[in-house]
Amino acid sequence: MIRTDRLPRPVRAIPVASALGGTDPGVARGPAALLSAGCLDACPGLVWDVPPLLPQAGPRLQSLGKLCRSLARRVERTMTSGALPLVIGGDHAIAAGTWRGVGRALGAPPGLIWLDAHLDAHTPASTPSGNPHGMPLAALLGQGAPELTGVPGPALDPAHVCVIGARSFEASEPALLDHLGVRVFNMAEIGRRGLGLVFAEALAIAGAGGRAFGLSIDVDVLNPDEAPGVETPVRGGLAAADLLPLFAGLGRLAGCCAIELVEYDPGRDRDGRTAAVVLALVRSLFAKV
Ligand SMILES: [Mn+2]
Repeated sequence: MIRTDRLPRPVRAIPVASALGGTDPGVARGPAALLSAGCLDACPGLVWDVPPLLPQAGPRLQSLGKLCRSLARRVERTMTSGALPLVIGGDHAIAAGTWRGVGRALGAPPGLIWLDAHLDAHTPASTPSGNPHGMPLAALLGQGAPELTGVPGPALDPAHVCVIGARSFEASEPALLDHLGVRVFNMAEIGRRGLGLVFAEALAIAGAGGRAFGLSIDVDVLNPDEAPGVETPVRGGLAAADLLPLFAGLGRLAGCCAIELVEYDPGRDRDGRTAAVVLALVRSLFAKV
């Protein structure tokens, strides 16, 4: 018998070297740093798109809107070619492009699991910082800045979106998500019920009725002791050891349509430990189980 570890479909990394959404330019170097840390070995057969997508100069939200449109096109083309997009940021604002492109390729919005220390559900009217990387989930749900909500593609269906790991947010954000009907599993609930149960429930929400689902993974969802290399660390996050077994083989499932990995900042890493844990996540997602 011949054993093969071949992936059921090609996986194509789409690097997005953008720090437009935050204040630290370091996250723009995330994709290149993960490539040199061995990302290609973490997912055998991974194809790395070149050149990376780069933002153009201009007013911030306008530049970001353009970048998101390019990214959405790239994601759509990747899926149409039969490959799974692995979008590598860059800060989380690019999600406003990724999941519109996924929706276009599918012809319907995907279910989505958003792993994040934050809720990313601000609008330009509610944000205290003004940073667009706090806005992409709201934008994907059709709320907020027209530069981001206007990226062509279907808005997400809040009934099939959930957030895991939230522990730092302003009151307007859970209010908006609650109003729309997005299920938020915050750290208090995860502590009470356990990550395994919560993750299974999240998969059931995002993939209900066989719908295609994706993962948007903000590295700051992890505990900063394990993953200090992020722009906005928040104490009390997920332990990689708890998350890794739940991720095992998800990227091989037919229902999984795209994966996004954002906010890795090599300039804030310590001894390469964040890069190592990010690559462990990638390895697990595409592991044969
Ligand atoms: Mn985020």
